[in-house]
Amino acid sequence: MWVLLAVTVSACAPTGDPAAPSTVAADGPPADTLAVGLTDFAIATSADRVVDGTVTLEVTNAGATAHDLRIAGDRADLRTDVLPPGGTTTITVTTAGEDALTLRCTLPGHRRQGMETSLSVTTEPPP
Ligand SMILES: [Cu+2]
Repeated sequence: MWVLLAVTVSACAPTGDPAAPSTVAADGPPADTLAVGLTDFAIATSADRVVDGTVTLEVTNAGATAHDLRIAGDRADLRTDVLPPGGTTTITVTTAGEDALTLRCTLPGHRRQGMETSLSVTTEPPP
């Protein structure tokens, strides 16, 4: 009976930080190229930190409806074309001087449904 109780408690223990998006590689090096996946309705990125310089975003619409991607910071403000399901595009962003970039879908209602995320910009050199 005690063994059974211990197993039950152990299975209920939290694993990891619930606030961290599961799609982001935690504590990875800052990226100069990253994959961005658009789905219905979320944005997943292959890194959550990017280099202070030039960053290439390889964007794929993995959802079942059309999406686009707007990348905005204090200075940067870029937008991809609207991508059909399965569509891909590459967009290059100059991150110099930005503290962070916000990525969002601009189609009506999509940001509110979860299509917004952010990237921090770091001057830390890559390893
Ligand atoms: Cu969208």
